[in-house]
Amino acid sequence: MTDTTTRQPAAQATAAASGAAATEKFRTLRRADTVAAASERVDTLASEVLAAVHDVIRRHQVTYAEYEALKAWLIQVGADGEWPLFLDVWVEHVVEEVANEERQGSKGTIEGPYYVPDSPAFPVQATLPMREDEPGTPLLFQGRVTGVDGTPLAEAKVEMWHADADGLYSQFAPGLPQWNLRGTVATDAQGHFRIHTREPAPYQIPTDGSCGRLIAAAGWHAWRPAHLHLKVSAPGHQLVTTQLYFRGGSHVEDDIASAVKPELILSPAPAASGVGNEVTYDFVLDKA
Ligand code: MBD
Ligand code: FE
Repeated sequence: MTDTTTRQPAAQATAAASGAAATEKFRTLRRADTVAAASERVDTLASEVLAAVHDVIRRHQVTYAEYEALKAWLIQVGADGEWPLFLDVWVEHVVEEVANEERQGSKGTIEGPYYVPDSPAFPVQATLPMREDEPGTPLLFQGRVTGVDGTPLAEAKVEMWHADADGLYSQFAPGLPQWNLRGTVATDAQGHFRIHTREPAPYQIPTDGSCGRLIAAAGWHAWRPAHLHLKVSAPGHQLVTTQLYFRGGSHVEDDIASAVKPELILSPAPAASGVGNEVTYDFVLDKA
């Protein structure tokens, strides 16, 4: 499969297929710094989580039928490979909030389940790998990477990944070129980068798996606003993992993953080139 593959109609994206891919990616790519926690810490956290569950059961008089429905559902989340999706949609935002409380520079937000490291690398100016007839409005995303003191950061890395106009991520849905809409761009001596891509569409998390069943059973919606995912890093600085959204877009106000922050909303304007839209966004990195 090459990056110039012509767009295929109606790819068969299923919750089980994207879930299995996300679970497999997590198992093989999980960070080396995953901790072997001290037993005191495990004792505290596990005890408090269980106590919170016991409290809900007592306060809401949970029945055996409800307990068994939960048990069946939890078993199925694993069978569908949807633990990465479940955790990243409903839990990760608070982990991110705690992790980045002290940051002075650019706001981060959740990584989500669909990051893949080592995407194709480009100097300064790049068009993300895409199909010849990649749908969506052309978008020029440009800006500058600096330290907190304003020093431009040369040779910073701006990694971008996002869904296509059908809400599909390469490597997690069938029929897409391997690196479709994924790339890593290096900044120049003044810290500048320019990335040509396509505006993504709002994203609906799979409705045919266990997360979808929870959403339907609870009467929630399954949508995330259209978003660009980024990881920005430079030597001697802290990497920031973030996402950017589009002002006025659907679900910017009610993201199922609770990952929108006011600082992360872009307002693109018609591009000076006359083709599509453009927007400038600068990243500020904290010292390591
Ligand atoms: C996504 O694209 C995403 O970014 C998150 C956080 C969860 C599910 C799908
Ligand atoms: Fe996403």
